[in-house]
Amino acid sequence: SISQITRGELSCWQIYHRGQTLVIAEQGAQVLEYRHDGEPPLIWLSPEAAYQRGQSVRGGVPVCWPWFGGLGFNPDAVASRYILADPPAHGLVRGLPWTLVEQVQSSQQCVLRFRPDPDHLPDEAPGVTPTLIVCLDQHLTLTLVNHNHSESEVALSQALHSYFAVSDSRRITLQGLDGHPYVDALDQWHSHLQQGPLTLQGETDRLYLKLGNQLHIDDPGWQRRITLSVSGSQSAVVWNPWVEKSQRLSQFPDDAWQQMICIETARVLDDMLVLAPGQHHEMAVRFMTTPL
Ligand code: TA6
Repeated sequence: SISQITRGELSCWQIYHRGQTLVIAEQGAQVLEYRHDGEPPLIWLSPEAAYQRGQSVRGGVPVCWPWFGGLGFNPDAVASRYILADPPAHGLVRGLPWTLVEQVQSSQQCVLRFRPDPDHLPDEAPGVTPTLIVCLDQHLTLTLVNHNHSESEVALSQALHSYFAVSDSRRITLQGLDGHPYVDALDQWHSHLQQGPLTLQGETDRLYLKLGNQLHIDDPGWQRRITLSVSGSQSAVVWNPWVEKSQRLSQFPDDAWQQMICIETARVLDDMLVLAPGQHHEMAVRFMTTPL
């Protein structure tokens, strides 16, 4: 079933399909909730979430486009293309109105497509329109589609900034990063090499590169493995604000760092997206859980 609901100032859609519940805000096409009946949520949403026009809700899956991070500190070539007075972090569209342009429902799957309202896209945005496709079958798949309508090549960076719910971020182990290089946003953007599985010991803000198509979050507290199955991307950002940064974050209780981990399927740094005129590109991530 698909029904329209309102959260604060935001118009949202609630989908119930094959024992799964999904809530997505039209603003930013931001997934807010995703869970299987009788299980802890997969996607984390802040208890202090604010549903206000023009700002991203803390948690869920914000769409960072047409750049990830901030202009300037992020060495993406795309960042230099935007001469904006006060560049918003994580691009231009996560706080803008998007519209549900298509919904298709069958017994097997439920597919919704969202696109930013064209009259709200600032003219700095390149001749590319993003589409977010939400597909629920026995799992959730999110696909960020880019289509370059312009006559010129466009370089952009992007991320599906997914917040995952965990029993205790101090006890989880991230698998699939071993042997991959990462750039550390907390260490002057120096490159490092990941040795072995990742457990969190403090604030973590890393851009992993040359990744394969699967990452896992092993959560012994909830005895479950969350698997991210990815296509069209070889980079991902791993972020946990830990104690100090949590106190400076909006819509974020001081201890919420223990309940979440961000693994953001991305096209950043040397995995940046370069679209030829007319090119169509898809970056997809599928969220699955299995017992641990
Ligand atoms: O994805 C990691 C990150 O860039 C962190 O550095 C932190 O800024 C986080 O995104 C949240 O950003 P936001 O603008 O949503 O508060």
